Amino acid sequence: MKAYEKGLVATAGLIAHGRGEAFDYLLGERTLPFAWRAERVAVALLLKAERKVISVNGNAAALCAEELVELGRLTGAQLEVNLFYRSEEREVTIARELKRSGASEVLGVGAATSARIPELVSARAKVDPRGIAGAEVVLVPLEDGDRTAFLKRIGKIVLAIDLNPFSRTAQTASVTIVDNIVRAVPNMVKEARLLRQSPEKLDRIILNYDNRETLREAIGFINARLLQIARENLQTFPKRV
Ligand code: PTJ
Repeated sequence: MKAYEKGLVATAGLIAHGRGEAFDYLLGERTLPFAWRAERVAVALLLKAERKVISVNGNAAALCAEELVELGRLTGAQLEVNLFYRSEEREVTIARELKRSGASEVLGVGAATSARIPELVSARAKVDPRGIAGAEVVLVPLEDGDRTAFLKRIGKIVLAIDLNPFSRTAQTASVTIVDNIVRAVPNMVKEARLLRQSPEKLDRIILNYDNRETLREAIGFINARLLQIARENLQTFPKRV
């Protein structure tokens, strides 16, 4: 709520947060093995790429600005503000939050967003030519929509952090991290510290990864958990005869 009052988070961002909490409940509010695997491969891809960007929206900045800055520092990724509800004021507020958290440079603010993701109609199409426009790998935390599909169409590798494995972003990303951003990014920071020391491991981690398997496991987990919750509740509230 504080982040909303400060102007970081859009009104729809509050709803997005609630949606995330519902999925997090189903996931048991912990990092599951399929999420950890995706976090590790996402870090490997960030470390391997020459040009990489962490895309930051209002919710991401509100929830883990410091950790995003640290992940950028460890992997050499740039930070770029990219918003669905874009306004100059929000761009500046989010960039200021990232700088206060240690970022030396923040892309995607004001006139810097002179490039466009072709054919994408929302404000998310506006990108920085020094950042997302030329990046090989883009980390997209906490969004649903069609940007991921359009980024993939122009050859980018997209890493998504999304608690909802059914969202369009989750389903179209190259790597889908089904985990809460507040756990995923600190996990990725730890992993980046380790993997930076072992660059020879990166190719193997990347080659062994299958994102369809991640989505299958995440959806299977939620399905099993819903059945378990239903069974427990039916026992607690038996039918009167
Ligand atoms: O800051 P802006 O202007 O770019 O606006 C951001 C919006 C609200 C547009 C953006 O967050 C969004 O696309 O919201 P959605 O459509 O609700 O999608 C957010 C996705 O993130 C949903 O699939 C949620 O389940 C998921 N989510 C919510 N909270 C978290 C999360 N995923 C990971 N960690 C969370 N804490």
